[in-house]
Amino acid sequence: MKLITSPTSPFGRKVRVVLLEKKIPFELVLDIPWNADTQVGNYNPLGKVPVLVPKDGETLFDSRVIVEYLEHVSPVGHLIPQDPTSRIRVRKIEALADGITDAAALIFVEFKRPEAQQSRDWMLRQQTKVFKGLEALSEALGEGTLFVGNKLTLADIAAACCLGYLDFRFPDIKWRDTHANLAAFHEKVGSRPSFKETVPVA
Ligand code: GSF
Repeated sequence: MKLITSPTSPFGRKVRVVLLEKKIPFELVLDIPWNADTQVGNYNPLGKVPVLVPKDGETLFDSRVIVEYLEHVSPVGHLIPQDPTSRIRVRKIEALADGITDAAALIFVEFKRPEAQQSRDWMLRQQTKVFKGLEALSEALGEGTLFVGNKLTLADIAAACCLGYLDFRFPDIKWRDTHANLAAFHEKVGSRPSFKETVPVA
């Protein structure tokens, strides 16, 4: 199967980490959806990465759908628990982490527009989502080392990709100073080969 993503996409990173953790072989196709020559629109009408192109079967987009699919095709190293309570909790943490990432990505895109067109109010609105989201993420982790149970799950992967993205695009956000538990979590999860291999590069 083929994964189309950009080298910096935090959502693409989430899928890459899942593929690596589950030891699913894949071909990585780098495509930057903002570039004029991007082919992403041929696979996803929304023009967004990541996109998964399985060998046989339908092309899939949105990292959450892709991850769900990968859980079905490979029983190796389940990342979404079977038990409904844990499962919902994992998906809720994933939604929270993705939401923070989305808000941060929107701020980044807004910063790239000409200054006169940038909306301060709109950026502040996104910033509030980032800070409130980080507080909620920290509270959800509490004293634990992982988000749900004692095995790596999709919740941990999404959260670590989110924190890694903040480091990459917004090094001025000193989230480690305010949330020591997230710092310890990120240090540990980020040291896994799947994370080291997928560090975003500009
Ligand atoms: C978000 C994908 C996305 O925002 C998912 O896959 O989980 N909910 C989706 N992708 C961005 C790149 S990034 O910030 O990861 C993207 O492709 N943007 C191009 C555009 O035209 O918005």
